[in-house]
Amino acid sequence: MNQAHFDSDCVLSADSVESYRRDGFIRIRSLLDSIETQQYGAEITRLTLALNTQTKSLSERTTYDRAFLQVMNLWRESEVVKRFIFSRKLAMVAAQLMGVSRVRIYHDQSLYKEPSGGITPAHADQYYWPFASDKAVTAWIPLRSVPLEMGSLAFYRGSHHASFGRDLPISDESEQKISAAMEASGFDIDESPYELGDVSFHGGGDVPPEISHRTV
Ligand SMILES: O=C(O)CCC(=O)C(=O)O
Repeated sequence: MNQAHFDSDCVLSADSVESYRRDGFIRIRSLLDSIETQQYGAEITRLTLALNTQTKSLSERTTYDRAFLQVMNLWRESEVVKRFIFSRKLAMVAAQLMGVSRVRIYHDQSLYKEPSGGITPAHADQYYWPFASDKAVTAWIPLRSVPLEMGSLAFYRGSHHASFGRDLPISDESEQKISAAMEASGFDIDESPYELGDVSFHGGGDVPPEISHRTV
């Protein structure tokens, strides 16, 4: 598989870095080559469906488990996926956004929405991260285009400066309490469709709780 695009350099503009620090997230359009992303996506889908351990029907699951099928650290299962996850381009973007010279992977996580599955409740990733540092970032890489009606990842712009909700695991409670608090504080929801190749990055320490719409 051609890796050239994934391993090319990527220097962000000062405006991009500034907008990430102001908003707590950034969507970078066409960061990855769409054909290559689709090819890696086929391998990620194959492994996710083979390795996920979910056996319950949607109606028997918790809100968290209705949100997606998930498998962690696929990079350990496949050299192909490892090349994708360790892409120089993704690492360079993450480093520039955080203002550091190099980065390490904490984990990858494949999240697959099922037909009629649940929403991803509002949450802050920081709840799940055992880091002393706030230099952490999630790259959200859709493996297909995500129009609004499918439920793309959305963010409360600028809410990384608010501390509310960082003690809440993903649940009905986080959805209800974080959404209410964000609305009461006047944070705008930023939602936008993704094309194949678009990637968003959201912060981990000083981080915006993100929401996702119900899948249809
Ligand atoms: O894709 C999703 O539904 C949720 C993703 C997410 O929570 C994250 O990237 O932090």
